[in-house]
Amino acid sequence: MSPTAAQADTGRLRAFIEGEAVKAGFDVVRITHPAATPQAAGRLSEFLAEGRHGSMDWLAETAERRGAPARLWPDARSVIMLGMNYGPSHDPLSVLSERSAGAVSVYAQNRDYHDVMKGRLKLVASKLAARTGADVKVFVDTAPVMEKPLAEAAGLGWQGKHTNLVSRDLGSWLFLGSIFTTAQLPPDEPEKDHCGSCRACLDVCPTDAFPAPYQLDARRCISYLTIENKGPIPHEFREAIGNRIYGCDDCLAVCPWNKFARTASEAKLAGRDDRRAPALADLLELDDAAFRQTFSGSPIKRIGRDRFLRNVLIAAGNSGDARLAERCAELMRDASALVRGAAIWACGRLLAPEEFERRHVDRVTDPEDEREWEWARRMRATRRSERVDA
Ligand code: B12
Ligand code: SF4
Ligand code: SF4
Repeated sequence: MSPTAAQADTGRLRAFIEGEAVKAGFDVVRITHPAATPQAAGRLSEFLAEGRHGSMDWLAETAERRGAPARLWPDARSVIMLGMNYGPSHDPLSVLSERSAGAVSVYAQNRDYHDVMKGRLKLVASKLAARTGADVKVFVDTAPVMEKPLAEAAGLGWQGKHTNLVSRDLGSWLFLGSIFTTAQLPPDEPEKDHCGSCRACLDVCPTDAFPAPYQLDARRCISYLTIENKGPIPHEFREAIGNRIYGCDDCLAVCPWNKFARTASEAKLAGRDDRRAPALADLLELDDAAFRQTFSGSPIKRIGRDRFLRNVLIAAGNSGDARLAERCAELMRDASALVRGAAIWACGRLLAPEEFERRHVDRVTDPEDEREWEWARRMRATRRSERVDA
């Protein structure tokens, strides 16, 4: 085949992939190759060496393959990176002032994106395989793939100072997925950094989770603390979490590039009204069965009722809403130690001092609960002396 005929053929294949991706509901598609992110492995090692992954041991266990896509599947010649827009229809930060409601991050306000995207990726991949005879594998956070650096290399956007991918056309509300293939496809140009002197995302973070621009300490990130972290939320972050009960969007929401963002066109990813600001009072009532039923198909289901209630109780403690106190007090007797600990903290903030002490006498105790109790007493004493000083 002459070079011109080969180019025309490649152009047609590319147009075919783009067409199939759009038909499957993707908003953007670009191509790179498995060796396009040579800096990622070293940066991942540094992140892990600093312990910034916290309890996400799976990041460390898979580090070798994660840092080098070529190791994941040595036969792969090209990586097709795809993005699906999940832009919100409202200001995601407005819920933060509704203290008796919970703030659910935008990505979790409808169906689990893994489920939505995986089927669509398979659709595009199978069309490509049928047309070229090439082998294909699809990933959406389902294998050790560093999706952000690959997406940057493919030109989908750049990793902003908050470390997430920002697109010039779509802003920061973009889920990423990939198709690895043995087909040799012409790679796109990587995207350049367009953050400039902006640092809005770094300054807004409630828990100071960025040790430096482009670096995140996950252990301090509310997304990690409320989702990945299985144990009690460390005391130092509880107030700063406010009413965020599942993930956090602050660093994404303040990005000026979101002026180009569009509302999600995929109905399964568009925020549900009842998930935007659910009443804490209702969530505090959830038992295991009700939790599973309410959050069936939602990413929230993944963390289970006890971890979710832990988060809701922290938000209740921060709400200043005395109407929640009685239910929080009941939850000090919950079967789950995780729930009991968070309930004690919430009661320490919501109940009057005499009532708080009376409830202590009432309760069945265990050593973990007792530690929470002591902490809540100290917290009350500190807050009282701060008020006196002021
Ligand atoms: C682990 C993980 C988390 C962890 C850790 C996040 C992190 N930044 O590492 C936690 C639980 C905190 C998390 C939170 C969120 N996550 Co998350 N998460 C992942 C996951 C599974 C792996 C990310 C990873 O590899 N981290 C390890 C670090 C070392 O890699 P990195 O973040 O790319 O770090 C780079 C920078 O630090 C950079 N770097 C370091 N030094 C320097 C210096 C300079 C000068 C430069 C330029 C760069 C640079 O190099 C590193 C390598 O590229 C990916 C899915 C996937 N498989 O990729 C989703 C993913 C990143 N998450 C996603 C989302 C949506 C979120 C949340 C917005 C959810 C929410 N609303 O709560 C938050 C955002 C928090 C934030 N600011 O990052 C999306 C992001 C989509 C996008 N547009 O980028 C992904 C891609 C999932 C998906 N398939 O769509 N997440
Ligand atoms: S998601 Fe929230 S807590 Fe995490 S880095 Fe961004 S602003 Fe900070
Ligand atoms: S908020 Fe500013 S610094 Fe942060 S990612 Fe957006 S442009 Fe970059």
